Amino acid sequence: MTTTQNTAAPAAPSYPNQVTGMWVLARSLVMMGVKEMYGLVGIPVTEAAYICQEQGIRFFGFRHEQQAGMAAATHGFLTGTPGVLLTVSSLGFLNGLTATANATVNCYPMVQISGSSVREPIDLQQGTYEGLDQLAVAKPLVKAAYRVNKVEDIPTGVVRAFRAAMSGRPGGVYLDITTPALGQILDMDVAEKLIYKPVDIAPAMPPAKEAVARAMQLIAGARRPAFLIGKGAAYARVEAEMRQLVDKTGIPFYCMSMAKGFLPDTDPLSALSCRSTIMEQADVVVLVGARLNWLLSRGKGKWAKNPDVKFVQLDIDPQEIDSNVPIAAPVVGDLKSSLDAMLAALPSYKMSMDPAWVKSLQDETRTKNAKFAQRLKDAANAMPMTHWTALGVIKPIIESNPDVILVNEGANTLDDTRDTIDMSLPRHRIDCATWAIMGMGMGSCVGAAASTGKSVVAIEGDSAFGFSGMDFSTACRFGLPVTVVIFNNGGIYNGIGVNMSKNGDPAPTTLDINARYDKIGEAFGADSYYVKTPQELDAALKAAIASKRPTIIDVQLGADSGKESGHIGYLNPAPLQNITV
Ligand code: ADP
Ligand code: TZD
Ligand code: MG
Repeated sequence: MTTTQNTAAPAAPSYPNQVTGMWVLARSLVMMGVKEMYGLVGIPVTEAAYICQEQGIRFFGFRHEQQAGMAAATHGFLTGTPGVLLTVSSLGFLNGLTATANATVNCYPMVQISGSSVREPIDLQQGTYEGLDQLAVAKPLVKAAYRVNKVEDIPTGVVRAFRAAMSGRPGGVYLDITTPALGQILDMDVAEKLIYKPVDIAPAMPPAKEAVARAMQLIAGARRPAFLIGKGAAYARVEAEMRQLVDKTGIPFYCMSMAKGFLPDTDPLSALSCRSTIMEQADVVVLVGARLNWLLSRGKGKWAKNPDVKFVQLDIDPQEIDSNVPIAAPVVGDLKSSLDAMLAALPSYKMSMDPAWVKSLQDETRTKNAKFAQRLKDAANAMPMTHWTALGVIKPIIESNPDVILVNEGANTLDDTRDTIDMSLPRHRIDCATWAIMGMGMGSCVGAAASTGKSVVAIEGDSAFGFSGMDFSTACRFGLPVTVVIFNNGGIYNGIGVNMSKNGDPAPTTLDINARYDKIGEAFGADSYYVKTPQELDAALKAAIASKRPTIIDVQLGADSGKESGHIGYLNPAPLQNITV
């Protein structure tokens, strides 16, 4: 973790009192309040990164643009202000774009700024250095995309990009700045005058009065109501408002994966174990910053047993309403304004909720929790360890360190961790989210630690870790308090997958059961542990969190731990057993 630095000042513009487009970009970002940015440099953005650092912005240099993008996206979700990703042209841009697209799908605000090559030979397809029509490629995948062709437009480009990322439904925005614009020279006093701070960049969008009344009427009349709280609510930071609404109405709530901890998982009104019962029996369901997408069976599946259920939906995006099933009471507005309006209206309504509904959910929670505790107990001494053995050890450690941000990806590693570890604070769980992607791990760790200053623990499947593993070195280079726990079961889902090869090749799902991921830690000066027993895991994780140093823990599981596709095997096009070997 030593750094060798050339601290010479960045190349000065040729003339005193003149600046380049890169300087204008850096100053525009400072004006927007940017304190951290993430990226990977080269022609034509290297000097832009130097100048950003010189202007006081921390620049987190990564090994792969996708991970720098995941860091920026996580920064956006956790802080409510866009994370900034800086990439080079062509492949660097494309690598980063995967994260910007993913941020858009997840409604996280981020801005990818990429240098691009000279326009004319790109448009004539004459074969220029890293030539690609990046704006055209980005457009269909992001919330908004802009190109700046001349230095004078850089401040406007930055403001437009930030406004698009943050206002309304947040998302990923692409800002293309051409090489000539980055290098163009301007008098400093002229440049200074162009740079400005936008007024009210993410305006409140209060809902219509009638919409609030319609929703309140439905909620008040419900016998078996429930709140379904999504990561949009966590992003909107409305935990205080929801706390009041839950306390005043007594309505139970269910938090989606990344909303876990928005209100504590162990709250008496938390119905985390009762997802199916809510789908099958609730009469009014209030979606609070949660889409009725595949993660909620698109309003079908188990909901089909409950044809009379009515939905209230609180969302900032009018196009989200009726996406899958009719919404009886849409409340379109920003969540803070919508919840404030509902709280203000609440005294005029009398709730008709059946107390037996809450009691039945609480009884079910108790029974399910006891069953779950038994499952962990049964696995406690398994040798080799299973996912459950390891999670039984990790659960009390994370739960007694509630301020640690949990990053989590994998299949079984994701599903089992989510089900095992109770969260008690909002915005402390970052996972594969809406697209269920692998390869968000190390970037999210760096983005979470850099943007909040908090400690991070990542629980990673061995496959999941492979997508971003090299960027553990970025956490090391910056000395961040990041602990990476790798569940090594030797494969995608497990290490004993179907193998139909005729020549002894490994199965498509098979990875490296004997790999020593802890050695990666050694390579970069991190603390590292290889653990085979619950006792060793317990000691390693406690030491790692206490040390606040980058740490990697290779947890040896059995190759048979984990099932095909974790909890979502039903999404495979055909059941595996249909394959005739
Ligand atoms: P989950 O995966 O947790 O169910 P989703 O990502 O599907 O959550 O849904 C988040 C929703 O929250 C999106 O539809 C988005 O438009 C909405 N949203 C994001 N920010 C706000 C906000 N400030 N006010 C209202 N809705 C918001
Ligand atoms: N590639 C990308 C970008 N995203 C994906 N979701 C996948 C591939 C497919 N995939 C999953 O859906 S989960 C997973 C893959 C490759 C890895 C599961 O293995 P793991 O976890 O080692 O991370 P477990 O504990 O072995 O299940
Ligand atoms: Mg695995």
